[in-house]
Amino acid sequence: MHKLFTGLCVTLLSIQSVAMDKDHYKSHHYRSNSFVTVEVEGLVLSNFQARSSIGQMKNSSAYGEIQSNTTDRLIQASSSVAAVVEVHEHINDHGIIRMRKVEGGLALEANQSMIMKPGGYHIMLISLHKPLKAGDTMDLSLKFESGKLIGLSIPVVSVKNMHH
Ligand SMILES: [Cu+2]
Repeated sequence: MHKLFTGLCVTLLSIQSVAMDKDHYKSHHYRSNSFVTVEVEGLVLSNFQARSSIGQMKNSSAYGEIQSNTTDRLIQASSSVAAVVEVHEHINDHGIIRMRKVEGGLALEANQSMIMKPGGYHIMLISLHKPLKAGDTMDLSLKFESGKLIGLSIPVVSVKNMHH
């Protein structure tokens, strides 16, 4: 009986270490859920990701980089996961960091990366229909002043796995 118990413990331990190795592999070496760069209509879209929901919070945000071969503006974003989607920026309002909607959209200079990242420009997902879970993907449509309309499928990533 004593021997059997020891054997069981060893088995449990080895299953656990295999599971941990698998997670480590997934998050650092092979991200099956990472965004693959999209090149379409003179645009290069890369590093898109959305932050997974924190608790019951109804809002989250998405980030990514856009490079256009012409001057353009990102004027609108939308998704089926949230009631309202807005392009936001962070501003320093007398020492208090606030965020607000970017009026007129985000300017894209020809052949220069416009980077949306935590603490800077971002796509705000307001009134999520359900929590965003790490490992899921969500749809994101981007509308440009030039008339281009791009539909993306972007990964949902937990804060600790986000690359900035
Ligand atoms: Cu915001």
